[in-house]
Amino acid sequence: MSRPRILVAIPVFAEVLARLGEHFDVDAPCGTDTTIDWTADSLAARLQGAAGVLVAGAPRIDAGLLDACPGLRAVCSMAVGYNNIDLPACTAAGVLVSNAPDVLTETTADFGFALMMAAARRITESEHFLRAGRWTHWSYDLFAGADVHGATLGVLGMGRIGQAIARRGKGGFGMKVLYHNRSRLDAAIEQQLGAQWVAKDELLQRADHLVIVVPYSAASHHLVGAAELALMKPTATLTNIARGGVVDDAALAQALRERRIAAAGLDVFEGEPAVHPGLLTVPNVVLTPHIASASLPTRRAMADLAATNLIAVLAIEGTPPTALNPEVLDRRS
Ligand code: 8YV
Repeated sequence: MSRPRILVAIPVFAEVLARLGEHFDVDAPCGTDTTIDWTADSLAARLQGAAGVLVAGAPRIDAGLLDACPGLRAVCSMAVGYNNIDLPACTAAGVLVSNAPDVLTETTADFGFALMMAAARRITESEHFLRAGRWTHWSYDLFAGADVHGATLGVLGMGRIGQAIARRGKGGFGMKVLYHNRSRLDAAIEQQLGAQWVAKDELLQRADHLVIVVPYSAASHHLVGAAELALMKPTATLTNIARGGVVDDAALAQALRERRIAAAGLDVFEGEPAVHPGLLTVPNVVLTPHIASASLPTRRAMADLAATNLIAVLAIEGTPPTALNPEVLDRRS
């Protein structure tokens, strides 16, 4: 019996490719270390005859691609955010979609916290100063930044990762935790986290350290722009580990340049891997290349989860553990 063919559209671990190879004819043009900048046409061409595809936060999977690839039955992502996948279009086309929640929560929260601390305590900026040979004397205010312990943490978007950041802030650093989310958490969870819901404007006004963890959608596009930045304290920091596009990067670069907020930590950018040139020239921002989930064990767990979903849907007719539209399978049976 012929085995289903799948495309692994991103580079992944050799062990994960080997595991997929036990069930599928695997087309893995990226191997373990090459990135392909897929266009809609090149991806559609490569997907001809494929029943499944393994992706991450890219490439884009939309109605046009689904039309061009009628044999596609599963799109499994190793990312938790799936704004690159048109979920309603996949559901309408009977294509199962899965993402990778939970396995990256703690690693991503660690990184968000690190970025927030680096911004508050001016770690990158001071390292550049030192490396440039400019450290000639001690001074009482040399790179004096903001305290994190005991400060007010503002979490914008209180899903799994937001909650993991809140736990770190409350438990490890004695922070006061405020949050804003479209839906409020259950009172019991709020109490457990020691987190208080406030309106978005109040969050912006009161946070000493704002951490943004909302999923990207049309509704969250430029959720933080010039008007929102204007509400923040001049001593505050902003950390974005959500998605590029949630923050208006041009407005943020200007606010940083004019010191309307003290500092920022950014792991995600509008139009990445391009970065707004204004952000590259201001000193008071810590910039990282979308690596919040990048510890080796976590990246492996993310890839394994995507593989498990693919195998469940296409090879063993099992239940994909993290399907986003499991109703598609009910319709098939
Ligand atoms: C991924 C992420 O590394 O899971 C997500 O949503 O943002 C990251 O963990 C990224 O999507 C890879 O493209």
